[in-house]
Amino acid sequence: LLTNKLYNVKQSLMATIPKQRVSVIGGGGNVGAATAFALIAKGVPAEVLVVDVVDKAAEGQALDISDASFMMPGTCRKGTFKEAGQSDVIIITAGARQQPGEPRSNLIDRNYKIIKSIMDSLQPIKSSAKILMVSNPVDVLTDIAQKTSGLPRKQVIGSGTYLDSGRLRNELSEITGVSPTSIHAYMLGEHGDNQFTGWSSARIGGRPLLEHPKMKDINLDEIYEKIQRKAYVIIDAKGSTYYGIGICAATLAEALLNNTSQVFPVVNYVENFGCYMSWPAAIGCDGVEQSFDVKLSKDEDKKLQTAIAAIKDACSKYE
Ligand code: 6V0
Repeated sequence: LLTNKLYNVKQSLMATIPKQRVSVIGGGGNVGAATAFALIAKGVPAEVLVVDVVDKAAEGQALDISDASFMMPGTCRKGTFKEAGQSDVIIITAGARQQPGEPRSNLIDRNYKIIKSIMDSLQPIKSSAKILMVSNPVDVLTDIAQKTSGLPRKQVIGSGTYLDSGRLRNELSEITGVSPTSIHAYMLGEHGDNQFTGWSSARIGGRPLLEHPKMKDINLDEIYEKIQRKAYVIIDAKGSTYYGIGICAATLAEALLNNTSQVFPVVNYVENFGCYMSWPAAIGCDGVEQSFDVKLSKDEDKKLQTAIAAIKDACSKYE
């Protein structure tokens, strides 16, 4: 009886705490809906708003996802751009996606206009809001979102190579037999054709990954190619990729809401490079808390310089 009473007190106290709000702009599409669903399925206790320029698509996804929320702490409904601007976390998944064989960088002209118009529609944006860019090319669009939102750099990030790094960790897990969560290895640079693997900084059980006995005869270039090609393979087979990025975006939103200070390879503004790019950063409720200095080999440093030059060049066309 006492346990029941305590449970009821806890429930009624919880009901008085206002839910944090996460809005998914482009939520009528595949990536947005997968993200909103992942937020609910992960048990994030937030009010999830689905927003889209196609009202009916937002309505349908929100109603469907709300059916999945009945036993979870989160809720889901269709929202407006104005409501989204007042959210704690604004996730942007709106815009054109790659066609089979098309590089992400090709999307920039189409998605630049979409992101600019979304930023206008969101105004006024809550000063403590964090923006999480997912639309591609994510590095350049994060830069554009920061400049047009008026928010400080540390409050605007992009999903970047978090998904690619997850693909890498799954691959390495199959080779080594160790859980992907115990493998610390990153894809870095650009979320696109100029990304590279940070092999020299990769660790497993406190040791350099490349010293693991099962890594001895592995062709590293083949692993890189497989990770690099995976999105193209999925798009070729089913038209688009969304489950993996959905869980990645929801995990990043959770870190922003719950102040977890976890380290992710996300698009953040790296002062030393003078641009936004995918680089390990600790994420908490203020956005980026710390960015890290990653040890690179000479060859990796060359790839880093290529990625920096490509991102800066692309960003300079949209200033
Ligand atoms: P989709 O299924 O076509 O959805 C896009 C949605 O955006 C649609 O519902 C549109 O109605 C909506 N939209 C378009 N313009 C606006 C606007 N002005 N305001 C609000 N909504 C708008 O595409 P999908 O969901 O597959 O992909 C969306 C974006 O995510 C693309 O740019 C992809 O390239 C990108 N991805 C990024 C990944 C990453 O790792 N960062 C991974 C996969 C896809």
